[in-house]
Amino acid sequence: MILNTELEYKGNLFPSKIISYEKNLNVLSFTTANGVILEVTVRRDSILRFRFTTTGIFDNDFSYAITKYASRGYNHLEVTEDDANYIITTSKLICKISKLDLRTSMYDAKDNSLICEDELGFHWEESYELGGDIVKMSKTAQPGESYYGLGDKPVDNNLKGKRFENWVTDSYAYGRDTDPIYKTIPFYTALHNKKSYGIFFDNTFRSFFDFCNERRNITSFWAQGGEMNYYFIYGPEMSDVVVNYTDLTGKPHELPALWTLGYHQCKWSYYPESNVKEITAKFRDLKIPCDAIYLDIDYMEGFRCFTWSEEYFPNPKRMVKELADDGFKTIVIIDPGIKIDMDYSVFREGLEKDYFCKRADGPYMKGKVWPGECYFPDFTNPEVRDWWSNLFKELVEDIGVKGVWNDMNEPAVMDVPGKTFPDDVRHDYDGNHCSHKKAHNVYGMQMARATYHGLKKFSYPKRPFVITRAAYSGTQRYTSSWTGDNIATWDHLTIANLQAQRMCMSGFSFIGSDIGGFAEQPNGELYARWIQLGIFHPFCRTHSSGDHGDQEPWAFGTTITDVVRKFIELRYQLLPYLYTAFWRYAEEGVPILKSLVLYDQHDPQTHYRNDEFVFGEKILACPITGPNQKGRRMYFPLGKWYNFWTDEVVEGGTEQWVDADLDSMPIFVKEGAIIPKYPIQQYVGEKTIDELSLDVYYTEGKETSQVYEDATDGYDYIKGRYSLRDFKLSGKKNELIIQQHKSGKFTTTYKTFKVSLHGLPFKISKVEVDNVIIPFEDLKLDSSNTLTLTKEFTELHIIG
Ligand code: MIG
Repeated sequence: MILNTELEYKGNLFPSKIISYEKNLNVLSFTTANGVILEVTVRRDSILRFRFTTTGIFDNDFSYAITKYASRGYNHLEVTEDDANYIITTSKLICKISKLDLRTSMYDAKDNSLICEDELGFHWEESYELGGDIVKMSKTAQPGESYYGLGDKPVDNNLKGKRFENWVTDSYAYGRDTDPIYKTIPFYTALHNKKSYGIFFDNTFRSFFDFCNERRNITSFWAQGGEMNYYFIYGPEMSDVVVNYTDLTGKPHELPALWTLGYHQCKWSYYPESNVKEITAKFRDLKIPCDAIYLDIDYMEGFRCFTWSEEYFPNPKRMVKELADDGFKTIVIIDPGIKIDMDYSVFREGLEKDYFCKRADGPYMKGKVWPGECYFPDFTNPEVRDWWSNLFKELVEDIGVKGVWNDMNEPAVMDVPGKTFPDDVRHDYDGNHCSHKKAHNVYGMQMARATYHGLKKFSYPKRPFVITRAAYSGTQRYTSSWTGDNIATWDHLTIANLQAQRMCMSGFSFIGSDIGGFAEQPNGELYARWIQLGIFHPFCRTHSSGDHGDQEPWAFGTTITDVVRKFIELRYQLLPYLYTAFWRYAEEGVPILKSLVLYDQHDPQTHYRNDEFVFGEKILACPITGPNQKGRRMYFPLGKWYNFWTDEVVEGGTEQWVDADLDSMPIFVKEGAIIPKYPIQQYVGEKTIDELSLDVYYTEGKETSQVYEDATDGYDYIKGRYSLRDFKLSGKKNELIIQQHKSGKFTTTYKTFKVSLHGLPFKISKVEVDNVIIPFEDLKLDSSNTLTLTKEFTELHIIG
């Protein structure tokens, strides 16, 4: 079982029988005759934490993943016992712990059905080479069980039959099935008998997950050190499992500024200044909306972080201001490696303050990255993080940079085996001193966290924006992310789709891919199809390595430029819709993209779907993922869906062909939805929004929709200065009623709604607003059922 191929195999050890049990409020401890302790913490009725030690004593309880804001508390907790088991009962779960060997099994408290049970359960192998244990867990796979999640794995949604490794790795030109890559999110959801649960294995060492790969009916996970420490999260709805995991590991600490949800343009690298200006000017000339322009490593002086090349960027402050005047936010890259150079103040300071990572016996951790030989700040030291955050003062406060992009933070090191630090490097780990084996997977996260605090401090009163490549569970609290160095191939378009969906169901929604592909060059068709997918990703940026040609929206001829513009414009129209979805994510942990299984786990057809996904709550999208296609077959979840382009209605629960020439893609809107839209802008804030469009999709029945808005930036929304509209739609054969409930203290700039009624099955004979009949002229009612009315209504009544 769980064969350890790298080390001398010493054999598995197992807990023996329980000899004592203690209960301390919600913490239950079970001690075995051979000195193993299992500590079960009841965090919520549906969340139990399991922690094991084999030495009779637990390490300091510390986690970078779990947020201090996580909800706690339960309605019911009772511990009983029978001959064979201790039995923990909450209002959601029953957990049995075998007195013989500590094996556990979980049941639904409502119907007593089995959800998950240990096979061998917890066991371990002593590690002579590393010290400590290789900690292992195996569970019996239930009949028909499927598995999802695990962060950025570039594989199909359903993980069943596969084995994975978690070790944050710089993976230039990774491909389908490359494992591991940039992120470690040791959380999966499982589904069987229409019920879902999740497991979060909060262990930062190199870890492994096996979903019925080694043995057909066994799911296991293990790590090369640390504790067997995992959270069991029960649904039974998968969406609740994901929401609860996100609650545990954290939601974004603030909403992103609305402009960060616009379109971003990047390349390695735009320089000198004149080149940057050429690019931004072209966006405005060609009227392709864009909010952010990126500077990759060449803006620096010899790749020294926090410096500027005098030759290429003689006056960054002026340039950044000029770009800002034209609506462009400047975002710059910052890597972890600090060039060894006594004339470089950041290096000198780091050295003087003893902030760089060291090898086990004292020498500095020296490694080659872009600047040449470097030392690396120990971001797991809170004092170092504080220092690092303050280094952003000039960049942000003085020069006016609006976002920072953290790259190479796996950490990546060139020309060495393993492409990262050696295992013996020491880390502070917030006072829990340890080696790189333990700190590796969180190094990039802690760098992004320090960067985030810098941006937050110096951008104030605006909101911070950070993007990171490496991540561990919980990183979503601080930053957005991209999927790393992909390739300009059709398969990578599919991979980008899978990775974005997977990240969203792993609690990390602010994610996107390098649109068009980083390595190699897409043709125009691939680029256009990728943009079509990309506008539905929370983070939407074109990026390329630049050495294979241009990758701007206009680089592939006018036909492609027109398609790209059309879709980026659609993104800008949908900004209030996306912002509302983001608000739900930041507020409640609801993922912005929903794979079909997450959207409707009760429909078994969804369990193996990959391409289709729901964007926000109401829009179903499916990219075209191959060349020369004029459409595709796709699966429609249950319910009725309006074709976004034609308003034709499709009955869900079936797979159907959808036309989609190059200037189109399959997009559908759920019946009953109300979709808010802004006018097309070249950048967020270009226009004062003087009307909000509401696209209403008739249904015979009821549906609710929301629109969240605020000042688009700043922190006033936290003090209640936001505008939340709750719409209740109810359609009958001959009438349509929309009720609006408004909350929050923010007053939107527009005074009117432009309501477009789609699929109305009757001819309008009368319109009442709050019980008053309104003449058609006042409503500007036209033949396409579009009407204008005050945003202040409580009830709109459309009568046939
Ligand atoms: O070794 O900064 O993934 O987005 O353009 C390559 C140069 C370093 C890797 C990043 C990529 C970035 C590139 N970086």
